[in-house]
Amino acid sequence: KSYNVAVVGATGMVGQKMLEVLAELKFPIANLYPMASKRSAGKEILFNKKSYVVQELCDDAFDQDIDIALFSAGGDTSERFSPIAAAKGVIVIDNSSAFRMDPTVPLVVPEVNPEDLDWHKNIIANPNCSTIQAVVALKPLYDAFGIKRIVYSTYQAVSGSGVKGYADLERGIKGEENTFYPHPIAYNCLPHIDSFMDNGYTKEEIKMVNETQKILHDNSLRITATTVRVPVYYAHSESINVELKNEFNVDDVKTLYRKAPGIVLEDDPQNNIYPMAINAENKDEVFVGRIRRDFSLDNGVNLWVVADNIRKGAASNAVQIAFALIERKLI
Ligand code: A2P
Ligand code: 11C
Repeated sequence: KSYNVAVVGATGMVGQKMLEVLAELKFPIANLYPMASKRSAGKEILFNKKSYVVQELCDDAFDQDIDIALFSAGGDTSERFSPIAAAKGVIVIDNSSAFRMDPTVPLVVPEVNPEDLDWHKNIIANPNCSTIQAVVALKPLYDAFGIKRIVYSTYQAVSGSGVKGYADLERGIKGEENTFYPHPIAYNCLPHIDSFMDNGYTKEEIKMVNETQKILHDNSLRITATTVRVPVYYAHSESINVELKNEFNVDDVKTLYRKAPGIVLEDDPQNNIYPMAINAENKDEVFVGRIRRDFSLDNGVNLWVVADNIRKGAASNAVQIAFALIERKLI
């Protein structure tokens, strides 16, 4: 069987990658409906070497025969149009933050909580990129040893801010002034992703806390985060310090990661082997390494976790959700 698929935001950075991944993973598509704003309507885009005309996203866009819509056109667009699509029977996989914490909307990473797809009501949320790679790495530890507390410190690529962030790094490297970030990003690190809240945290940091608890179904998890933008084009890197509930040994953790779905263990420090952003680029796996005991705790472990923020962190996870819907006979 094949499906009619809309990609909303098809001209954007994530939307383009969604098209690439749909083709690469051979998602069974009958008809494709690329959609974007009025600005791009009528433009032609290529998919599987065939040309498609971009449609304007409007109230009656979902009157067409569409089974699945992958949305990546910003929170406001999702807020307005996802419910319209869902009411017309379209299953929406939404990459924005608009519905992630809505208790009636599953927030899904297929390696971690595919069972949450079973209660969807036509909108499924794709988590934030920095959360996706973190929970893929945490799930095997959670199941095997239990988790008490997590400390996230992230090193996030400029592509997480879309085309404008990417261009600011290019400009900075050429010696030109920044126009998007509040400070130069070239040769610099900005402890500032998304806007600041009254409690001193950024929204990105709070997203990591809330989304991790929701995906792992555990509001008792104690989590703190510092999220940092670094001068890297693609792939987020994360230092994750985990306090486990039970005793563990490091070799067992490595064995778990050798078998875990969606994970590649890269952990041979004597040979300078550990996950790096430049190697994770354009891959769908989450790379885990630098696994070592945190000697300051009874049951502490440190991880270094890297993944392509536009692929596994956004487009690929959304496409994998679509595949999981088919596997679970939910579509
Ligand atoms: P458009 O190209 O027509 O502006 P990015 O995150 O890379 O900036 O991409 C955002 C994506 O979301 C683009 O495809 C953009 O389309 C689309 N988009 C932005 N605003 C709207 C809107 N109001 N309606 C539909 N698509 C939108
Ligand atoms: C970043 N994580 O790297 C952000 C981008 O909630 O989908 C994704 C924001 C989101 O800037």
